Amino acid sequence: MATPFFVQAALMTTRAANSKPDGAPRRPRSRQEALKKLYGLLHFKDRVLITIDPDPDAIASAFALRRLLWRRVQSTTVGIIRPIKRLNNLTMVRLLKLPLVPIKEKSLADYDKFLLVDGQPCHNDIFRKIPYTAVIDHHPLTACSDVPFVDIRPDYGATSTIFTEYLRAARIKPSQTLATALIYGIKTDTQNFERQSREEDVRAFHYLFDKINHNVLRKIEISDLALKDLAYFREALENKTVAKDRIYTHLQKTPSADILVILADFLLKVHDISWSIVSGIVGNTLVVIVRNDGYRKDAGKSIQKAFAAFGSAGGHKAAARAEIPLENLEDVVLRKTPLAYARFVRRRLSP
Ligand SMILES: [Mn+2]
Repeated sequence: MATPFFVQAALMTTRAANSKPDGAPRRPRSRQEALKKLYGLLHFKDRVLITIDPDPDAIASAFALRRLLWRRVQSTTVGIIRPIKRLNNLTMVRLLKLPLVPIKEKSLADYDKFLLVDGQPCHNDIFRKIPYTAVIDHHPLTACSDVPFVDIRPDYGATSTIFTEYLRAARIKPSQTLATALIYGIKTDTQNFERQSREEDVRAFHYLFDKINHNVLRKIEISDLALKDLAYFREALENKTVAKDRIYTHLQKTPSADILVILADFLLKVHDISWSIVSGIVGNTLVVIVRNDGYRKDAGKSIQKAFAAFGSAGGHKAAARAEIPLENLEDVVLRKTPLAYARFVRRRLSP
């Protein structure tokens, strides 16, 4: 199965161990060759730790690598450097039953080899201390380490794409679980192909598409609410004001701006609403989130005109955000009530 597209992809391998005598880096010509080299660096008695900063792309890549090492090393553990907080990612790990272990410095002695995916050693202090055998990533190349096997492709949209190519090169058909994880990794890192991505990302997506569990993927993608967030929906709906095609609402206190974003997206679903404007107090800041239908409108410009004099404000044509320290509003919003802040936002952002 000679797939020209693997051969085309240039492998970036560095460091002396990979170099010809003249010092020029030797590039494995194909994924198969790269895999052979990686396998050559590992021993069947090795206990391997794959370390990740756990976002979906990193989690999926780690389990793809684990699959590639199956029956080739004694054990493979996927270690995370911080707890997962994002609800979609917690849903991913729970529904796909992906075993993740928090990395503890004292337990590093339990492993013989360390591998890093979707990150580079100088990305954080924990990675920096670990003597890696291999790094496979798509972030911009940083020259901060000496690692025997390096495959970094900064132009790829996701590390999950790189691993989909490795699985194909190894002629391993990913399980439904692994395929679902990989496709979610590609979708999140490319923001559904709205952000930087390459033809390789699209090909990997296409290859994985009929191997995934679409219901599980959908549940992972929509799981961005905690039960307690439903109370903010009630508050937002009770306080809403509609003026022509604009819907405004204000929350008197929220722990972060995330829920304001979710509410702004939600309110834009109303079919004859063209603008949703959701504000709220987060700590000592008034946050304003604006969404519109994107047709001949500029949310970024509107929000700048409305709030740049008071704090930071900006964004794109269809999505924008302002953050205003409350102290800057001392002379503008005299009564410090939710209603007064809501009126201030409405006044500044009325057509
Ligand atoms: Mn990534």
